[in-house]
Amino acid sequence: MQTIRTVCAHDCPDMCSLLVQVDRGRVVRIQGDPDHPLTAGFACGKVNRDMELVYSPQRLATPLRRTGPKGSGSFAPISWEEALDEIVARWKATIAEHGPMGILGYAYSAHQGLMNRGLLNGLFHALGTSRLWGGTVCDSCAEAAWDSVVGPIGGADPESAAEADLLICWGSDLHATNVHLWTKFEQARAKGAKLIVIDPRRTRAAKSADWYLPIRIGTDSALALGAMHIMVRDGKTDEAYIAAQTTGFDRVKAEVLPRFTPAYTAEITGLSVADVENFAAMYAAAKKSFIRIGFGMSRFTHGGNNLRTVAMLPGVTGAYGRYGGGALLATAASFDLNYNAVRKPSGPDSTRTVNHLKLGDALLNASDPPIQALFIAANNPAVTNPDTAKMRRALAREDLFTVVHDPFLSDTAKYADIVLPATTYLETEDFYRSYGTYYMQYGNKAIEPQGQARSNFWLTQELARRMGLTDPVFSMTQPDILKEMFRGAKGAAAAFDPAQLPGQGPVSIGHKGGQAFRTASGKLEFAAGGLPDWQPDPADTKQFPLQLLTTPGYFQSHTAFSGVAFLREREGVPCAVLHPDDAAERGLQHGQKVRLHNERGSIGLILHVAADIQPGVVLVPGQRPDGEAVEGTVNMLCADTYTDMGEGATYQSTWLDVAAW
Ligand SMILES: Nc1nc2c(c(=O)[nH]1)N[C@H]1C(S)=C(S)[C@@H](COP(=O)(O)OP(=O)(O)OC[C@H]3O[C@@H](n4cnc5c(=O)[nH]c(N)nc54)[C@H](O)[C@@H]3O)O[C@H]1N2
Ligand SMILES: Nc1nc2c(c(=O)[nH]1)N[C@H]1C(S)=C(S)[C@@H](COP(=O)(O)OP(=O)(O)OC[C@H]3O[C@@H](n4cnc5c(=O)[nH]c(N)nc54)[C@H](O)[C@@H]3O)O[C@H]1N2
Ligand code: SF4
Ligand SMILES: [Mo]
Repeated sequence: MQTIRTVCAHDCPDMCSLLVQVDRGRVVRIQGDPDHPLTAGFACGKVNRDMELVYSPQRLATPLRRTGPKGSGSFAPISWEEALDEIVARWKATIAEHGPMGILGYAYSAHQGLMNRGLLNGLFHALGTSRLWGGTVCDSCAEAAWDSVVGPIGGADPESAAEADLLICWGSDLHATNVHLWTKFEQARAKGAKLIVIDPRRTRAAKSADWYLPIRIGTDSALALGAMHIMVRDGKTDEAYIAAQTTGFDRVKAEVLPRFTPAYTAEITGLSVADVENFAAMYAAAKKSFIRIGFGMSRFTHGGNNLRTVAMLPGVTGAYGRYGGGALLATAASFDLNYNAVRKPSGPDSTRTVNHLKLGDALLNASDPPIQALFIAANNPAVTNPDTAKMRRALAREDLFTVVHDPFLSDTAKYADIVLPATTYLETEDFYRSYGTYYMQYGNKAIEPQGQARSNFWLTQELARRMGLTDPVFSMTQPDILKEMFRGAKGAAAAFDPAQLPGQGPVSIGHKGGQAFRTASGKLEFAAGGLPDWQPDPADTKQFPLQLLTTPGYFQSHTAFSGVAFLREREGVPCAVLHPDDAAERGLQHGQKVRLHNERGSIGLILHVAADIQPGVVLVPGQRPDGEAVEGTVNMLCADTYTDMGEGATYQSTWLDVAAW
């Protein structure tokens, strides 16, 4: 029996350090690493079952070639040699006819390893193909909003939350998506800190919170502005901090705050005037208020404004200046590694860029040249992209040569001409930096690739060689590429010796100070991205009465765990959740099949009725493959329109109704 220390590569902010027990080449146990201060000896309820992911009977064993219509899932096994020969021949033909921009290839986030993800993107960069602006389906809006206030730099260290005197879970379902932060919250609560949860849904955290504020969906900027109004009115702002560390608050105070009276704030947010007053008073009284800002509030047409206004609050009380206070959205921007070494080894500075959430649109409509070849790794846009019906029409294009690299036959892979079996993270080695903590760590390979599966890393180097690319990174080992990533690293990361990292466990670049700002002024900017405000959702035409609330599932992280039967069962059948009043109004019962419909189409799910969500919204947890639902998948109802900042996805600016199936 061997114990191998590695890193969880799933798309999750915690980036746990894992101890994997291997017996005769087989994983028998996965545990959290007790030597990692945040992982603290436990992995989440999904990953401590990752044996079932690795050894799932649904894993792909060999490369496949399509034998039936696109989308039908009919394939026949072929050898790697045949698969690679065909891919390279088709890509070369596309380049000869249309130039490299006729190809679009990318790896997305289901493998967080900097090499398994980055080097594959580096391959397409070097080839000069059309490029995908990834992340617009996820965090580009939230990031742009944060950057407009604080600059491109990480937020509060999750470890500092243990020192906080007030904890706020603001649109973040910690038990589902950030479970190790919860342990820090518990430590702070044991020392007397109060927990407030602000969410349109009574989450598990809300149930154990000191105070739950059931805010109306999409109205967070109003609550933040209402709180600022009260703090200004009552003289509770930290004027010295505002003067020294921020710019633009005078304009917010003069031009915006007068409108956000407690009454107006209450009317918009659906909270009572007393709640708004009480929230502002508690926030103002705290010295070290720690806000965990979630991404949910950004997934609206005006989502950027929601998020940036919340990110401004700690500037008003000076909480940003104190360790234990401030706000945490993400940390990734503070790791100043030389990512270009893997992501941009060579290739033109610019070529055509396709926004991730408009991938369907680009495949259908891009011309000069049209996109004739598509390569997708670690992403399942046929389910997770908005306007999935359009996405699938695009994938169904007979003249599009599609290759999908995935451990499973995902809904997207069913549209591929060639499917390549991918390893899981336990079958590769890589280097990781967290996006929700300040740790980085080298992840060792625990076991050999299963069946004929090959890692993203292996596949990249193989394809690069066959396409005639000679950049050294395409023939280097992982430890040598790591040295390239640290050559020219800046800030705290520059202190580490990359030669030592493969033998080390987790290392932190965190520091004990307050929030630094990386804006043009070097200060927190209240007005650089325009004055903060609240506006109603423009998609609300009143034609459809309910608004979509959609968040990751507890046991089905997007679709990456859909090949694990136990976790599918734990999550339950794909469902929609309605408040009892909304269900009664429609004569609908818990457990029946229902049709969710709007101008874009309809899908079938099982109805759950629960008072945990507010009237006026319908919650659809997770994004689940069609085959598991009564019919279809939730993003068929969502438009591929942009948020106000960062060109992100507007999943929750979706209005719909629910009827019997
Ligand atoms: N309605 C709605 N839609 C959403 C969201 C929402 O909250 N609501 N959330 C959005 C967000 S935040 C995100 S990040 C996206 C996520 O969307 P996706 O990136 O599509 O995530 P997954 O569905 O997990 O798909 C990842 C795929 O990668 C495969 N995979 C796993 N590991 C590897 C590997 O090592 N190599 C390769 N080649 N493949 C691998 C998995 O089997 C799976 O098929 O979804 C977005 N869509
Ligand atoms: N286990 C697990 N962990 C994950 C993921 C996963 O799928 N599974 N996904 C990872 C990825 S890719 C991402 S991007 C992150 C996602 O992280 P987040 O997007 O932060 O997702 P949640 O933690 O579900 O937080 C969303 C919460 O916001 C609430 N909410 C929705 N709209 C509003 C609103 O208008 N106002 C307020 N105040 N609250 C609102 C929802 O009810 C929900 O409780 O998580 C990452 N971590
Ligand atoms: S909590 Fe997140 S990082 Fe930790 S094991 Fe689970 S999915 Fe992986
Ligand atoms: Mo995401």
